[in-house]
Amino acid sequence: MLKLNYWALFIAILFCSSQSHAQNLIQNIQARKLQSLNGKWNYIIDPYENGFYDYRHEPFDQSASGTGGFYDDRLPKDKSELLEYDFDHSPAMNVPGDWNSQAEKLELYEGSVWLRRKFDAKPASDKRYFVYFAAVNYEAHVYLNGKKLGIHKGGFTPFQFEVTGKLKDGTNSIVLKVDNTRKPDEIPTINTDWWNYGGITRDVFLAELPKTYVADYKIQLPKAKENVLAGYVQLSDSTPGQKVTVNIAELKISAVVVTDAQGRAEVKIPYKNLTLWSPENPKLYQVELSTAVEKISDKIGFRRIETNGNNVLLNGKSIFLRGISLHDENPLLAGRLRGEGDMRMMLQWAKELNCNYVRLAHYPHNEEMIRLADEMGLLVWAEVPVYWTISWTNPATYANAKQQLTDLIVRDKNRASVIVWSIGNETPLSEPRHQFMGNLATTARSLDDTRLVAAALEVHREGNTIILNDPLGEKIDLVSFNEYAGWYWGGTPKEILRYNFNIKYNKPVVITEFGGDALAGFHADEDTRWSEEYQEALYRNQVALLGKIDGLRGMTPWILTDFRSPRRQHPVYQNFWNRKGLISETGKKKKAFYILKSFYDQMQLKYQ
Ligand code: GCB
Repeated sequence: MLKLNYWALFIAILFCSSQSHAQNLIQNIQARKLQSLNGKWNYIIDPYENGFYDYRHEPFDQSASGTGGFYDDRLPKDKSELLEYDFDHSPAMNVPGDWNSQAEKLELYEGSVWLRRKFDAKPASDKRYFVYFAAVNYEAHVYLNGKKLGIHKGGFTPFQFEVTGKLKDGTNSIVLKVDNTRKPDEIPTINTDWWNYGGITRDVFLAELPKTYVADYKIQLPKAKENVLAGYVQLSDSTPGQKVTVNIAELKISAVVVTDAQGRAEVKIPYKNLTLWSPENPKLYQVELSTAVEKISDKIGFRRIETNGNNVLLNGKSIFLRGISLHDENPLLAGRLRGEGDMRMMLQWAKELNCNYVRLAHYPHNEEMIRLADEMGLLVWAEVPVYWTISWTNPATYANAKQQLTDLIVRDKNRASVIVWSIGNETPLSEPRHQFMGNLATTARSLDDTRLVAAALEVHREGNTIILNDPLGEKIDLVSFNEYAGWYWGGTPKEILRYNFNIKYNKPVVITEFGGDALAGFHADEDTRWSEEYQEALYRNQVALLGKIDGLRGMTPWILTDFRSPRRQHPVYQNFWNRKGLISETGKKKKAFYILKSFYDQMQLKYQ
């Protein structure tokens, strides 16, 4: 039995029996009445999870047996506080922020950390309250004033818990146990090529809403080519006969829609003189939704995206997707992007490459990033972390993937920039995988029929032929694949021009990846791996090679900037950095950057 140390007290992670899961997301959280819960959060690193399990490894908050002696046994069980933990004297970290880049002890840490923030509130009796987390990696157990609110899994999508009636007038304490342990049955699984940043990596808000609030809405151009703005407004409650006014002053639109028995109103509003959104003219309209008790506004762009044979049509016109892949990481400070400045820097670099398109790999990026893409005129490929070898036959794993895809689509469905929902990356062929991925494709389409559905596929080779015949290609709109000739296979860059392609599908080919590592500032000849010259030759010959594909309509080479990855061990050239960036971790543009830029300049002229 452990000896108790009574000086230190702190949280109440109490055994609350009802463990709810996060509820349907509030659309456009930024437009609500918010109190930021960002800032300094105290933290306790808990590798053995002593705050969660007793000495028999029974969870405190489920069994409530609490025999372990970590609770003060002089108090009744539900009033007791966990001992040996002391948030008040614990260090603090910035939220939003991954923990890895904030404390040396945590750089490679994978496990549980407790985080606590105190905040003042003055709840009004006629309002509802929610705590909203824009992203926590990976599993979060959330407690308010010692009562468990619930659990959320998935490191890149938002979630919320209702706290109406649970908030105190005065000081409140919110505690999270965040666990970033990689597990084989999760999404992503144990094997990835990026840093497993743990913690509360995006904003936290307390939102105050009216009793019946606008829970969700979609206002976009419909798939059918009618001159209407279409979608729906969904109220939080099943209240029929509620009027919602949709106002777009610039279009002289003011339309009233009325909710049905489910609290939902269909939207179909004719328009005149609409300026369509495009990268050249990223026009956003101020859209206002008002009910008797609420008014929220959003900036929405309207555009059409579709394919026809080999063509990608944006607003009816064939385009070439001049793209680049990005991770959600700031190379200069190493860590997740922390705010608008970081995000703008990344997208500005993409603009300097003359991109009109970005692949936000390999998981949902911040909602703010998508809003910036809307504003800056960059088309977006958005993805879920169904990456490499997932547990294809586990129903819980599928449910998790489906939930993450759903949350992504729910969150970003009003963003004009998003043209592609990607359901995964480099998933190996097998029958169970086809089922799993096929079902995800169906899910994406059922949630949104106005965008393209895609996945980054794999190719194989026979002699000098690169073959794409993945059966998933039937179910998706683009032929997208990762192709590492000149790096992982195929010899040096100058040898790759011998290849040709055999692509089974007559669909637009939008290459999701090619590339090779180069250490910025290391100069040698074109045959010397890791040199800028090798990467430069690789880009030169890759664009020539891919140019042989008739249906080529875009690409997102791998990758805009060097990024941290535990897989990348070469002590001289990598040092835990994947060096396939066109820009180094000090912001230096490598030679290959200019090859891609000049190719994109040509493509821009060609597709004017
Ligand atoms: C890939 C993966 C990407 C890796 C990249 C690489 O195919 O999709 O996540 O980082 O290759 O550098 O090997």
